[in-house]
Amino acid sequence: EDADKLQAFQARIDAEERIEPNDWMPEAYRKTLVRQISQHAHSEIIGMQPEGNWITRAPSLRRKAALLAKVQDECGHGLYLYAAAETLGVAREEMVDQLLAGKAKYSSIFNYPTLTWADIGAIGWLVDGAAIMNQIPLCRCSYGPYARAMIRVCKEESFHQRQGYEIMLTLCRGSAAQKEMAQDALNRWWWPCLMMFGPPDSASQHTDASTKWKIKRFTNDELRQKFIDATVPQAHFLGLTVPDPELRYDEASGHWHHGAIDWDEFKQVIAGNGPCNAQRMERRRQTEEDGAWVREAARAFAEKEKSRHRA
Ligand code: FAQ
Repeated sequence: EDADKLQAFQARIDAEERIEPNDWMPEAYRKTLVRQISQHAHSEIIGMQPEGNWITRAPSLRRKAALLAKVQDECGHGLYLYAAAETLGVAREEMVDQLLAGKAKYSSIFNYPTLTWADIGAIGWLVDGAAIMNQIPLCRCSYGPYARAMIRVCKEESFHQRQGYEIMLTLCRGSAAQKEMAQDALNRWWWPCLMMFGPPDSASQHTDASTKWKIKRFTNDELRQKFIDATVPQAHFLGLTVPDPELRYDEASGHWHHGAIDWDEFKQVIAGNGPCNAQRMERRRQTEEDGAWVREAARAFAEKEKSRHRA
């Protein structure tokens, strides 16, 4: 019977039908979605920290307002994604517990420090740029709630990408010191951004299943290449140098050929040993503790309301 159900499920996927929360689905499909969506949500929430670090130091009121709005957007994306994961039968508290216990991952990119104002430009341009490249295909993911969440998220990310690029453009048209600051930020963020797309296809354990289920529409290496092809001309327009001596345009394939990625660094960062892992987790745990009284008060209030209605 299960074999029949499985076959019918795959037929729906192949026909590009959307799977909705109450539909039958294989346990492995549910598990992979909970894993990916919850890690995506955690990334948005932890991802508030590197940029949040600069809200009080933004160089003008206009920059401060835009940055504040961007960081709030990331929080909204996180909450939206937790809600999408909850439709798969997992409680938000459980997902947060997994993050705090170090059992659930979040994107490697948020374990790097934001040292100068140019880093805020580089994050918008490159990190949000990479996020969009990865998330546009997720708008066509087979799981309805995740796909729909991505449509709105992508619209906001595209605004974030532009505000980041505009910060870079301003710096690059400014003084020599400002341009140097922009170059330094690109030097530090370029390689970690390429790692955002995940391990090379040869080492990606989930790609095959996720492709069959149409959760993934492109492999990690395909999206990484698309990102490089889109971003290198943007760096050149800024007058900046991409920190890859092997980078060259390949006429035959129409792609930018890139040098080797340091996968040992990637492994270290996802194992918890990146430059800011400990700091990010410590901050997240502290915030959870600081907010405990709010959740308790909300629960007590809900209980009181319930008993009042019963009486
Ligand atoms: N960092 O077999 P695969 C944002 C893990 S954007 C950490 O290839 P899969 C917006 C992977 O989970 C960032 N871990 O896995 C923003 C798996 O481990 P597991 C978030 C990584 O799932 C901007 C293992 O390696 N975006 O937040 C990373 O098929 C600015 C094997 O990998 C998303 O999460 C990594 N970079 O492909 C916010 C997008 N890469 O779970 C604030 C949705 C891989 O078995 C400011 N996710 N791993 O323990 C995806 O598209 C996929 O999950 C991939 C990985 C492509 C990330």
